[in-house]
This record gives sequence, structure tokens and C-alpha cells, in this order.
Amino acid sequence: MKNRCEGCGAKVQFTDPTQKGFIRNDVYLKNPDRFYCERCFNLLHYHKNTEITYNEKDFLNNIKLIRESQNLVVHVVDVFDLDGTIVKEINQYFPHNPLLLVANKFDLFIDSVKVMRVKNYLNNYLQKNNIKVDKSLVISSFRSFDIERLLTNIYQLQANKDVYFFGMTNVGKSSLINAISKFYSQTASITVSNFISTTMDFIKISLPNKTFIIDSPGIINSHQVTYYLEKSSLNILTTKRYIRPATYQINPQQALFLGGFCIIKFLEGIKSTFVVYVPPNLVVHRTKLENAETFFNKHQDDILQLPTLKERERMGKIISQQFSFSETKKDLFICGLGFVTLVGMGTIEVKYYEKIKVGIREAIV
Ligand SMILES: Nc1nc2c(ncn2[C@@H]2O[C@H](COP(=O)(O)OP(=O)(O)OP(=O)(O)O)[C@@H](O)[C@H]2O)c(=O)[nH]1
Ligand SMILES: [Mg+2]
Repeated sequence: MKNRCEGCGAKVQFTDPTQKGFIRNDVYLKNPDRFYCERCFNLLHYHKNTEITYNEKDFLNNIKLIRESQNLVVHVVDVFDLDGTIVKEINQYFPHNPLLLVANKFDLFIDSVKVMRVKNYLNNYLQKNNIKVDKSLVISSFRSFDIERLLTNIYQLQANKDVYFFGMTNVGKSSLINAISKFYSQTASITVSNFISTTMDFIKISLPNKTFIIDSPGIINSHQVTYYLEKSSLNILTTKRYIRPATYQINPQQALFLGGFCIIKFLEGIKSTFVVYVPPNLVVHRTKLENAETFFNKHQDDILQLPTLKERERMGKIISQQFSFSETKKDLFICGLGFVTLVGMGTIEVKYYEKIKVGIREAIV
């Protein structure tokens, strides 16, 4: 008899359907050696989520356990949302563990973006932020040759000990581990979903060298747009295909809307190019600067479509910040949504919801 859910790692319990690990006793007894909790069952079969998240106390306990093990930590980040998913405290959390940084979801970039460029960018980013890792990789969990590369690096760094996968929620930790299972022709049984907090506790899978890879629950990031979205909006924004950049020639005194999440007002400068990398189903709309506010107030619920009223209320009030760009290309990033590469020269004012992290960085592409 097992006492943990195969999909999310939660300890089984039969009393509280609103808490993790719940399964009806009679269902459990039918197959006590391989079972999914009710939440995983609903996620897998109905894509329905129960709002249970990973709490602070469990998080701190898990950090302590991983730190004390001194085992290899594979820190997974989303390469499309580096600023929203890199754990800048990784060296403080794990001062004595070997670290492998894995930037996942590279498939979201179009083919012309070379992996070497993104890898160099990532290494510069790590250096600037004083994050030290033993190795970094840019990969996609969808590509088996990347999984092979990942495994080669794990074997080199693990020193024959178990390996922890660690990172923010939704970066694809469990997807990578499932891909490793498939690579070894084992069943990929961990639950994955585009909801936050899918994995609930450690889940072990074995490697041929008799060590284990251990999945861990993702850290919740309340600065990401995705944190505030409901199922229907998440489904609109989730994409399994590459994100085709959309190029806009923007004059000063024009404004660009990224759905209703963000307004980029081009206050002054020369005619510039804004290259937008956001999910294909998000409405991107241009207006004259003088009409921007009226348009925003009038069309949040029709043309701009997302976020919904309920989501807007959760994201706090609207704030604004100015940024300048000149010769070197810059990215304006909106955590959990995407980024806009600014090519040209000028000053923009960005209006967005206060709980979302927005900022400017060197251009990734
Ligand atoms: N485009 C793309 N999507 C991916 C990739 N890997 C995972 N995903 C998607 O990202 C979402 C989250 O995947 P999970 O594997 O559940 O992420 P996780 O890091 O385990 O999340 P938590 O368990 O909540 O910490 C799912 O919708 C996956 O299909 C990838 O390489 N490329
Ligand atoms: Mg997971």
C-alpha cells in the first residue's frame, strides 16, 4: 500500500476534500498501490483545479531538507519569463549544493533564435545578478535530444547522489521529469498542468544508476500575471507552440495595449519598432495616445478581453512607470505575460497592475 498520490506527491487523507491528498476511502482501496488523489484526477481528466497551494512552512522545510542533503539541485526556470522565474536567492538557499540551471521552454522562441544567443544572454544575466551555478542549459522538455543533454549533465554533476528539481511553479519541472521517465521507457506519471501549484510534495523517480530524481512543489510567484488568472483565461493564454513575434512601427504619441494587462504609451522619441512576444491569443491593439485612457476604460471587457473584472480586482490598482530606451535594444518584461523589445529611441510610460512585476532589461533576442 502506498501513502502518497502518484501525480502530486501529496500524502493521502480521507477526511477533507478541500485539502491536498484527499481520496475517497473506497476509491483508494480499489488500487492502493497506484492511485491519484481527487485533485490530480480532476486535473488530468477534467482539467479542473482545486485551489490548494503550497504553503510557506512546507517551503522552508523543503529548502532545509534539500540544503542539508548537499545533493545536486536542478534549478528550472522559464526562459521566456526569466525575470519572473529565476530564484535570485538560490545561492543563499543552497550554499553547498552543486547547481545546474535549466532554462526550459526554449521551444517558445521561433526557429531563427539560436540557442547559443540565449545561453550567452543567460550567462550574462547570471553574472550581473551574481548568481553562481556549476552549469547552465537552455532546453525544452518537448525535445528528446534536450532531455538526453540534461541527463548527461545531471550524471556529471550528481556525484552518484539523488537530484532535486527546484524552481517557481509552472516552469515545467514535472514535465521535464516525465520526459526523463519516457526517455527510459517508464510511465510518465507526474501530474502537469498550466495551473499554479500542481505538484504538492516531493515525488521520486528512479534513474538507471540507482539514484533518484526528486520533483518538488513550485514556489508561488504572486508577481506573475498567471497567479491571478482563472482557468478560462489561463487556457486562452497557454500556448504549446512557439510565440511568433509581432512587429509594430510606433510613433511618439501612440499607445500599444497588451490585452488589458498593460498600456505602453510612447511619450516622446523617434519612430521606433516594438516587437511584441506575448501569447498568440492575447489582443494587441494600437491607438493614439490621446485616446488611450478612454479606450481602456471603455473596452476592457470586450475588445481587450483579458483580464476579467475579477482578475483585475485581484491584481490591485493601476500604477505607471516611465522607461527610456536608446541605441541598445531593450526588453520591457511583464512577468508571466511576455515581453516587448524596444528598438529605436524614446521614453515610454507603462501602465499596469501594481501586483505584477514589470521592468526593463537588455534584449534577449
Ligand atoms: N512551451 C512549453 N511548455 C512547457 C514546457 N514544459 C512544460 N510546459 C508547460 O508548462 C506548464 C507547467 O508544467 P509543469 O510541468 O506542471 O510545471 P511545474 O514546474 O512542475 O509546476 P508546479 O508543479 O506547479 O511547480 C504545463 O502547461 C506544461 O505543458 C516546455 O518545454 N515548453
Ligand atoms: Mg510540478
